[in-house]
This record gives sequence, C-alpha cells and structure tokens, in this order.
Amino acid sequence: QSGKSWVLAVTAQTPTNIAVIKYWGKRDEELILPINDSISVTLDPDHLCTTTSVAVSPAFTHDRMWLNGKEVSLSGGRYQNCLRELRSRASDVEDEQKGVKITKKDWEKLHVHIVSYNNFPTAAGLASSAAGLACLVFSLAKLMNVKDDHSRLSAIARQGSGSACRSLYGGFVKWIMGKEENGSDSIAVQLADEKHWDDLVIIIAVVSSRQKETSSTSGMRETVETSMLIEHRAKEVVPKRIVKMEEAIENRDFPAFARLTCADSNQFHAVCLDTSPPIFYMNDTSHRIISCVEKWNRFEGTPQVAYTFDAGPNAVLISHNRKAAALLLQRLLFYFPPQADADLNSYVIGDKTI
Ligand code: 2P0
Repeated sequence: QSGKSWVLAVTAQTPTNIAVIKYWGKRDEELILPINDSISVTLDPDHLCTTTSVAVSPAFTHDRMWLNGKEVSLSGGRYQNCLRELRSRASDVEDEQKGVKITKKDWEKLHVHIVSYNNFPTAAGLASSAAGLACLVFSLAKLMNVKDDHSRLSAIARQGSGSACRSLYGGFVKWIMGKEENGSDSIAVQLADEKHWDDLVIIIAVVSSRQKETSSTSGMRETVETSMLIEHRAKEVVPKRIVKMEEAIENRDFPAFARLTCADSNQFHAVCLDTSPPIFYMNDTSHRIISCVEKWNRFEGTPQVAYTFDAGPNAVLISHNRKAAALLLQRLLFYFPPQADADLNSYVIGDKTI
C-alpha cells in the first residue's frame, strides 16, 4: 500500500436521547462520572439524529473534524480521551478490494477525518452532544474494528459527553453511575428495546432554537458547588425514583411513568434555581406548556401526557398513545399558534425572541 492513496470510510447515524430521570452533577469532571444514575428514552432514528462519516487515509496529516459544515478543533480533552481510548482498542482492518491492510499498530500513526451533521439545533437543549459523541465513538469504533460491546463503547462515549453513553442503545436506557474510581463500571445498559413500548408518541415543541446561555457542563459544576438541594436529590430522591421508573417502564404503566418524568424534570429545574447564581433554562412559554399539560392531566383524572425539559426551554412531550398525541397537538395549536418555520419534526411555538 505504500505510495498508494486510499481512503476507508464509515458512516453511522445515531439518535439523541431524552432523560426521564435526569443526570445533573459530576463526581469526576475528567472521566465524566455522575453523582446519580439516570434513565432515558432514545428517539426514533428518523428524527433528531446525528449523521457522522469518519475516514482514514495515509494522506491525512492530522486528525480533523467538521461539525455542520464548519471545522472544529479536536484539541479538547474530551475528544482526545475518546480518540485515545478507541486507538488503544483498534484491531487489524483489511479491505481486499482496495488492497488495504491496516494493523493494530498502524492506528497509532494514521489520522482520521470526521464529518458530522445534526438535523436539529445544536446546543439548544436538545441533547445534540449526546447524539454527536455517541455517533462519533460508534463510527470510529466500526472504522477501527474495535471489538468491544455497546456497554464498553458507552464508557468511551461517556468521556466525550455524559449523556452520550445512553445513545448507544435504542429504547429505554439506564446509565449506571458506577462505584469505581476509574469509571470502568459507569456504563449504559438497555432496560427495554424500542419495541417494548412503541405506542408512546414523543412531540418536541421547539420554544427557542437559540443556543443556551449556560452550558450543561458549567451549569452542573456550579450546581454541585453551590446548591444545598443537589445532595438530597442525588442521594435520597433519585435512587428511589430509578427503581420506580424501571418498574413503570417494565409494566408500561403510563400514569406512574408520567408522574415520575414530570416530577424529575421539575426537580432538575429546581436545583438549577437553587444554584448560585441561579440558572434559568425554562422561559415563560415553557411554564405555560407545563400548566397546560398539568390542567389537562388533572381534568382527565389520569395522566395523558408527560413533559420534560432539559438544559433549555424546549418541551419534550410524551403522550400515552396516538390519540393522546393528536389531542395534544390540537391543544398546542390552539394555545400556541405555529410560526412559519414549523416542520414535521419540530413544532415551533412561542416567541423566538424570548
Ligand atoms: C440528561 N442533561 O440527563 C441531563 C438533563 C441536561 C439535563 O445530560 O458535561 O451534555 O457533556 O457530561 O451530557 C446534558 O449534559 O453534559 C445532560 P456533559 P451533557 O440528559
């Protein structure tokens, strides 16, 4: 192969995930080890997802990455940790058609190019880093013939961005916080696959696609340093909720699932408010959506829809079934008339200038 130019490439697609029991707070910033377990649902791959192509060639002189068409630096510790971990696990790769043979040792010298696109707003609280880092780790692992299973790969994705470890699986996923200092047991496991509870319908109401003011990384650091509520949440509340949420998912018990999801979202935003200076991720439109859903659920006597908000004002609304989803859309359209840029996946509501 010397003197010959060749390129080997792999493309992968990874959906984002939405936490129903939230991760907020680290016990180790370098290894990205959380202070509590979390549970998420991975979205359908047709909607909010990242598509990443990775390529290797002897013509590449250094590792490079483009995100949504713009070159970004790979010098950050998180990218470097993922690349180092993957290179150390790479195996021999052979492509007979191209006459290419890469040995395990070659991977230490070869460079990669990474091209990644999100089909949704980056860093607007729609978990873009989760899909992005999961896809980067998965596609590089395929390219480098890394033989580790999804859980082992999740521990690598975790070092890119905590929530990314949960996007390695579909369906319902638990990120186990683990006990080890080196993070070896801080991994994601699948609780139930995507077929287990497939009548749930998720609607994302994009309240604002602006980038958030406080990044999750700095926000959770400030919460851990200053909030008096966070310890109570991590040690007392979440462990019990995790057990109950696992039961609700196993039994497809929507009322229990909805109550836990809403309560956990509200507590996450409460610890953000309890941070000094306080962090406001939701806005007036988010609060109006909560009131609307709460009133409807109370009127029906049993929850029809669950809401959850991440580090941004956008609402993730999980409906019991298609009928509840249709009624929810009707209500959203009535209370929040859509703007011109609504599309099939995202329903734009509220004033984008808020
Ligand atoms: C979650 N979030 O469980 C929670 C709920 C936001 C609110 O995980 O520092 O981007 O890269 O580990 O994963 C967002 O945090 O933060 C997040 P890092 P990440 O989905």
